[in-house]
Amino acid sequence: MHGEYTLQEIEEQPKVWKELLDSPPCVEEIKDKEEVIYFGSGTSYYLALSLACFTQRYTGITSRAIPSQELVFFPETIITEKPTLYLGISRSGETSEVIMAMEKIKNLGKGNFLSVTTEGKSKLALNSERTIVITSARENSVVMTKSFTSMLLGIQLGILGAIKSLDLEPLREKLSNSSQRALSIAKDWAEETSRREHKEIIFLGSGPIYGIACESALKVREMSSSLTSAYHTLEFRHGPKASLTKDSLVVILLSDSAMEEELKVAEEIKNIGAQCVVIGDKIDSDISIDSDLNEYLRLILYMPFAQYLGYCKAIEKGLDPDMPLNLTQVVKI
Ligand code: F1P
Repeated sequence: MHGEYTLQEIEEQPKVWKELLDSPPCVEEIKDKEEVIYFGSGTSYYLALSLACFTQRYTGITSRAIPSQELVFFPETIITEKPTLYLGISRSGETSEVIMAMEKIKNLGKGNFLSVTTEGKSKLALNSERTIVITSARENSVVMTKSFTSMLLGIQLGILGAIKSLDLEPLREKLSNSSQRALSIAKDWAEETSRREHKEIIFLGSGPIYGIACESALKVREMSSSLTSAYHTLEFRHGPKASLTKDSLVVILLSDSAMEEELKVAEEIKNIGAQCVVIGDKIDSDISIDSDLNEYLRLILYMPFAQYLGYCKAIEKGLDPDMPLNLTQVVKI
């Protein structure tokens, strides 16, 4: 049956998240740093985008997300003399650009060189000063689902554990209470939504949620070969809105900080006649996750919506989300 690995790996997420919440990693190396640089490729770069926002918000340390290739070919535009935590993100730990980037920063940068992966014996792991390995997030599917959310949650918990500025108990309880519900709401929505044809599917997100919007667009594109894109929510007004028709679907992943303005964007999209769904938390948006977690701590709960949508659309189109067209599990150059 098509997509059995992908479906299984989407549905295993609450279990892996609970394991991480019960015994979180720790990123002690964040202490005494003046900069943090996360780097990865594809899905792992989008993970870096959300982590960088989260890290600066909770630690006050300047944090950036860099596509691995930029560190390989333009290191002088990124690496500084400051004591920096470099953290490479890679499910496989074998992506060529990530390994090349780690080699480059170890020669040119100052600080600590960590990585997070599901493969503890990978080249990236062997090339890092220390590696956080989340083996229960290993996947058979080419597309990353539980590996994305688990590496994201794992590093979030690792940072929070190191700075000790947040009591993790309420987070543990709220995530455990809302994980399964988020998946079932997402699955019902995706099964319904995938019955319609869409000429384009657009995900909008602000702040830490922009990385989630980018990953959501990539998931649906990879699994179902649909035309998708992602923008910062208010950026959508500055041009991309021009392509909207009644066959466009726009999914707005609501933040807390920009919510009022984001809801206005939603109204404008609906007034144009395009389909628009607002996914929020504890408010009367179209879909409410009701985690009672803030915009930084509920990030992983947004992912099942696009994961299931990509899966359902792929099955509708007779495609196999486990083996997307034109893709391989690891990209080597
Ligand atoms: C990440 C990646 C994904 C892509 C596909 C192949 O590799 O390139 O971005 O969607 O799943 O793998 P990795 O460096 O995280 O292993």
